[in-house]
Amino acid sequence: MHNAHPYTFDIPETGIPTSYDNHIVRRLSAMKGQYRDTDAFNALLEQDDRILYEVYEFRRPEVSSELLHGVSIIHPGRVGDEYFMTKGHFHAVLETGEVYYCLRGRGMMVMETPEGDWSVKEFRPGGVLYVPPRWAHRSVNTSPTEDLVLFFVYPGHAGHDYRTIEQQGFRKLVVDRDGKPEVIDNPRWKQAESR
Ligand code: S6P
Ligand code: ZN
Repeated sequence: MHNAHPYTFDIPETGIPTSYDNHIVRRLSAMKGQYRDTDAFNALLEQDDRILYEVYEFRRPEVSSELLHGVSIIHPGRVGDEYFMTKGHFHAVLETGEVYYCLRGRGMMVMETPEGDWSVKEFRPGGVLYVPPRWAHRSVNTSPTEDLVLFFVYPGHAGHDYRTIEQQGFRKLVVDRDGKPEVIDNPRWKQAESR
């Protein structure tokens, strides 16, 4: 853990920051139930429990005066016609936002609120995305070949609610149609029993 002194780091081409405290690796098996093509999911998992994405974090105290930050790298690939993507989450403290800055690659952020609003925004290098409080968010890599590299910043006390998305999914999916990303309704979206 860093002390309270200022620090700097660089994010090179690879997306792996020159220093970090924690490296999280998320594999296909962590995404069970999230892809709508379960046959494709099982077939891929049988071959290899592949790494879909990685997160490099700076560990800071989880208090509201802190800003948690790091880099997520979503690798290219698909499960059926759905792209590799993050699990996605609401913040446990719903009234907390997040800023994303895209350094490399192409992708989309799929978002929704408990009230039923949804939004899908594009990521391209140099683009900034503001995720307001209350919006669940999932990053999707729509490039067939390149990593999607995202820098993120959010309040220290935000926490994560993964369960709601695990239960209900997102209202929208991003699928590949003839080499192009298309946003469609999630046929299996259902309101989670309790939040
Ligand atoms: C945390 C922030 C990101 C994600 C990361 C991986 O609030 O949104 O650091 O953690 O992009 O996604 P997920 O959904 O697996 O945490
Ligand atoms: Zn978040």
